[in-house]
Amino acid sequence: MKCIKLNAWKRKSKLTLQVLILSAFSTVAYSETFKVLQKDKAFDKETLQVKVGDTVHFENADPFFHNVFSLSDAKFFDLGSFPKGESRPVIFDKAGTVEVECAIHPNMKMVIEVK
Ligand SMILES: [Cu+2]
Repeated sequence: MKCIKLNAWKRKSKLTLQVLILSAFSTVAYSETFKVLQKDKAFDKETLQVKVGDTVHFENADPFFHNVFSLSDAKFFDLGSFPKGESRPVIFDKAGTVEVECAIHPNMKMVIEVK
């Protein structure tokens, strides 16, 4: 009797593990990666639509430093300042409107819609 119960429990936990692994893979498969360039003192996109879980890489393509930050509720971050050729990622983990700016150049602005 004990043996049967134990086997049933083992089968159940194996199944739970498989479901967990599958859902982890599907999250990875459905999230996308985007790239935003900082070029000629501007973001190369005025707006960008992403899904919750997507990653945006901000890349500096100018021969001087840029910064990337946002004070928005949907994503509050500051990537700091970085030189030409460097890129830094942000994962958008909450739905909403994210206003992205550069602290060095106040005219640099873009909006990321996270759905
Ligand atoms: Cu800048």
